[in-house]
Amino acid sequence: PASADGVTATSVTGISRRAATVALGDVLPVPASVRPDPHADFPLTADTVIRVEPAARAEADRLAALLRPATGHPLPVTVDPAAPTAGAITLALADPGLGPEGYRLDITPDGVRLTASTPAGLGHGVQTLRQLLPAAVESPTPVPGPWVLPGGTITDHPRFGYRGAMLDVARHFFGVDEVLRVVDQLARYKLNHLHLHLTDDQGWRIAIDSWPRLAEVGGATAVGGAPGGWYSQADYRRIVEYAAQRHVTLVPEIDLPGHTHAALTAYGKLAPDGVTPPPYTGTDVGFSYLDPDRELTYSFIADVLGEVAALTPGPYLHLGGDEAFKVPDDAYARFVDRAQRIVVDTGKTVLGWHQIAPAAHSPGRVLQYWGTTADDPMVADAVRRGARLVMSPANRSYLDMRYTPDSPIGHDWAGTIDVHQAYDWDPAGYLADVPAEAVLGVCAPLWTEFVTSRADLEYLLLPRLPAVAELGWSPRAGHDWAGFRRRLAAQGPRWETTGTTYHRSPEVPWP
Ligand code: TNX
Repeated sequence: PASADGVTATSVTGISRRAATVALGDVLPVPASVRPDPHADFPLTADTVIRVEPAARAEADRLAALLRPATGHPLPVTVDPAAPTAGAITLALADPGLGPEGYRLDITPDGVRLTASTPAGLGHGVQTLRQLLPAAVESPTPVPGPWVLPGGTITDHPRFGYRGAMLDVARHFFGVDEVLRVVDQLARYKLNHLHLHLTDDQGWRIAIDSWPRLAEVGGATAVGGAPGGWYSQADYRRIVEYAAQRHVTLVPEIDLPGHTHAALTAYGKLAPDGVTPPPYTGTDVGFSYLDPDRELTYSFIADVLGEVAALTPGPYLHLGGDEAFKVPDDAYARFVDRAQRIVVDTGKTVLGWHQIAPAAHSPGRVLQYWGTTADDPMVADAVRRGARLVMSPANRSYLDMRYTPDSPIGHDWAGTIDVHQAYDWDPAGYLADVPAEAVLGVCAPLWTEFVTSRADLEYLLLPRLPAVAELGWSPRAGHDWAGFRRRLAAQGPRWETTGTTYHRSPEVPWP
């Protein structure tokens, strides 16, 4: 029988109890293994306690912070090992054999137990728990329950170690708070890398102490005369820390040797002709470059990459490398060889757009493939020489492409990308002559030539970001358009509850 608030009440051994409204498998990205037990639902109540050991306290605090506003329950966090497990949600650091990001979630009427070998694994499990409660759990103010978690066991771990999105803060600038909101969306869907495209022709967005005019002058402009802006090193550190707490690694990109016009407006001596150019606020690409035959170019790069490396705890420095159309091939390859060595000297690993393929191998280097063809001999050759890949094919993963020809904003040079097109491909099988083991994962780039507001940004991000997230996280065997669009539909009310804009694609059966 359905009760007044639409929740089904069943009678088990004479006791009336509430059934969960979300099914155990209705999680996005879909977990590796789901074993529901319809007789094992757990009611979250005013008495529920969150138990944790001190080393994972932050994960328990985050869970409590996510659940308190809507439930109105106190959900105290305790590190007392003697606290009873009955009626509690227990977060435990123990090895369920599911790798560094995996977790196991057991939901029974007596209590909930989340187990992982790392805080990151617990963090991913916390996001699963959040999705297992009704959409109203996203409400910033208390709403009536009941709050029931569906019974059973989930064991889960990612398919790929690199799951990311890229935000272009150079064409249009987005402040720290906007970036943190993007981090929240990544964490929600278990994405673990945020690639920030920090520099381009239209703006330089990170303060470099040894070259202060880069931000002060180069950061003042944006596409179409929009306000510029830049991150102080303290701002950047705040983003790094906020992301790290959510198990998201920052990948900073300094785009070289092309896409450097903003740097030249700040320091004319870096310009190949030595003349300071006026700012550029259009959207053309490929016209600017640093001179690969001048020593000043390399001391400049060493200073910049040295400072960015010192601010960045993650392993990668992205040196760009795309669309340097004015630099001849041989000079370009020599430039990339040297720039790669500078990255290695900072202690970091090279990431670059796949145009850097012809350069020499550099230890551990990773190419980000943004082509639209399934066959790229240069990239396959670089992989044979040791490179690995992050997949960002523009016709599948570009978040700046229009959904349909009549979308209000977006590019269309790589075609239109609605949800099915974004979802229905395999990162490990996209490129010919590249073994699956060479693919570290996926990244969805959001270029911002046409993106001027938070609403625009969210509109392009959602609902395609969860599609990329599922490609990155879920096992290939779990890939299923019918199931995905149904689970995706259930995210709509969650975004609405949090005031988040999204594209109501007709491909998805939104409620
Ligand atoms: C190509 S993708 C670019 C960017 C543009 C983007 C627009 C890549 C590495 N370079 O400079 O913003 O297309 O879709």
